[in-house]
Amino acid sequence: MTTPPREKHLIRAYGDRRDDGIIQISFTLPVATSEKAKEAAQIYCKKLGLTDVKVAAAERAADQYTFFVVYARSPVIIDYNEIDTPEIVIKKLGFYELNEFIEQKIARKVVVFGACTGTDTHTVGIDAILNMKGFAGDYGLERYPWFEAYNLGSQVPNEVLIKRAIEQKADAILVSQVVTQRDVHKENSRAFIEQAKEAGIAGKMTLLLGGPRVDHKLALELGFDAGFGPGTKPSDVANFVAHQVLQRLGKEAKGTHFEGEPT
Ligand code: B12
Repeated sequence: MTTPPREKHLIRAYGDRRDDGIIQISFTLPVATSEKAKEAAQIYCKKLGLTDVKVAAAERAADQYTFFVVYARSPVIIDYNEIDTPEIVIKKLGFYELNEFIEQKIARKVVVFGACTGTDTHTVGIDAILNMKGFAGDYGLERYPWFEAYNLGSQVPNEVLIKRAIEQKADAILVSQVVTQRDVHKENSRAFIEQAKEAGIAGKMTLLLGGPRVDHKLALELGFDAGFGPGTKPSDVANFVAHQVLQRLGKEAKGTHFEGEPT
């Protein structure tokens, strides 16, 4: 029996009107700001296959560098139904409900260790998730009475993070990677996973990767249990980790779906 062809869901960018294909892009060219530079930006966009190109902004970024914002029409159409990508599904409980849930179901504190690893000094992201005050009106994990959160800060070597997490019998390790130049974030993350495997914690502790250029798919490819990108709230992480602990304890089936959550 042959399976019927999947129905297509064709989409184009939306600017002024549905399906007009209008997009906004920004980029930098290594030339001084001038009319000639704007013309170069136009030509560049046309070579990308764009039409109706309008240079909305051309600003000096540095000596001999101009930053452009361009509106243009793209001919690209994609089939949304062809896309299959892993997604984190979280049962989101509020702060008080989640603490009560951990108290009742896990009956001990959930221990997490986080750091910005390798040569990366950008701690704002991991602080947003772990520190008491949290991020975007959402308390950080240190504020949860049923979490014990350790934030080791920046430029932490993988082995130190892993060693400290093992010593404290952590449930989860949170690795933050912000700098992505020459894919250094992937290199650092792969090295972390190798060391986690050597230390025997992969598959036993929940290993999370986060940062502005991280998504769930990339994190899975690199060997982590989940990935969290821009805009992540501490409560997303708190809820995710609590369910991971329950699953590792065999108290909840993997992939359990709850009423009202995205499928
Ligand atoms: C602040 C900042 C700095 C500060 C950092 C201070 C500190 N204590 O963190 C200082 C001045 C030290 C700095 C230094 C450098 N920086 Co800087 N910096 C920034 C800046 C302006 C903001 C980053 C930030 O704080 N974002 C806010 C946080 C809240 O967002 P976030 O990190 O994405 O975190 C969220 C999520 O991603 C997620 N998350 C993050 N980590 C984790 C981890 C887990 C486990 C989970 C679950 C979630 C999670 O949750 C957070 C909340 O939603 C960015 C530009 C920008 N506007 O983004 C450049 C930027 C990141 N820096 C950059 C660079 C290049 C540098 C330097 C190399 C510059 C230099 N030549 O010296 C150095 C790096 C030195 C080093 N060894 O790392 C580049 C990186 C480019 C790239 N492609 O990699 C950027 C993008 C600027 C740019 N456009 O060029 N920087």
